[in-house]
Amino acid sequence: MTSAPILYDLITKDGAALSPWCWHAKMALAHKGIAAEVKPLDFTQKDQVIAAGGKSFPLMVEADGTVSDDSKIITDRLEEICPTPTLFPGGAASHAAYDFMHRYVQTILFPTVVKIILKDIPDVLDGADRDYFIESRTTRFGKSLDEVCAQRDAHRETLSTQLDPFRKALAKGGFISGDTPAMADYLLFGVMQWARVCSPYALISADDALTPWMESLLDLHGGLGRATPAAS
Ligand SMILES: N[C@@H](CCC(=O)N[C@@H](CS)C(=O)NCC(=O)O)C(=O)O
Repeated sequence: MTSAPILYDLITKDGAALSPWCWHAKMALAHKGIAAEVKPLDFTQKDQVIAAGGKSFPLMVEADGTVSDDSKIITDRLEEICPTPTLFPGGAASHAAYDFMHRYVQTILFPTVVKIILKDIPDVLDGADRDYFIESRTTRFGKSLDEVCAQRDAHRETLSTQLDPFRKALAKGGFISGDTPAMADYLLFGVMQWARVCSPYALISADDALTPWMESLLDLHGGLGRATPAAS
């Protein structure tokens, strides 16, 4: 890759990257050693970027104008233009496993985590962004953010069961992707980092088998994840 791509990234009032899918893309870029020019955006600044060709965030624009407007498209594009180090150790089988896991994370884990942390997200936004977020999500879910999260303790239990395949995968040692962390790890990390940055409510307990894995992912790539503080 000749010059750095631009990555549009959604941020909190304190400038912290918050979107699970933006974290997914940021970890993929860091894995490749590509220093993207990150352009932080408030939710309410995004319309101008969408008008320029994207549909949601993360949004990556390369020097030649190529636009990738989805975390999975960005991942595949990065693998195409910069094949090493690979995001899919094991080749096609690993990519197929990632495809499946992406669906699992988007359709099973993400909706459960929404029901746990959604009501806390306005606290990390302010002004017009906060108003936009509350209004858009109230419309999307057809109820208030407090109502979406009314059973959050029960949903935390559900999440714990939904995370069992990951605990079992980690029981053999190493990472979800195998001996070294890669895309399957970054997928789960994106969702857990979103919760860490947006909500003081702990998704998992300190003695959860996933905690050491999360700590090591926070330290990865020069502590990229840990550099963004947890919500308090
Ligand atoms: N499928 C997309 C999902 C991206 C997505 O939903 N991004 C959200 C942030 S988490 C967004 O752009 N939201 C804009 C808004 O809410 O106005 C991906 O994986 O990139």
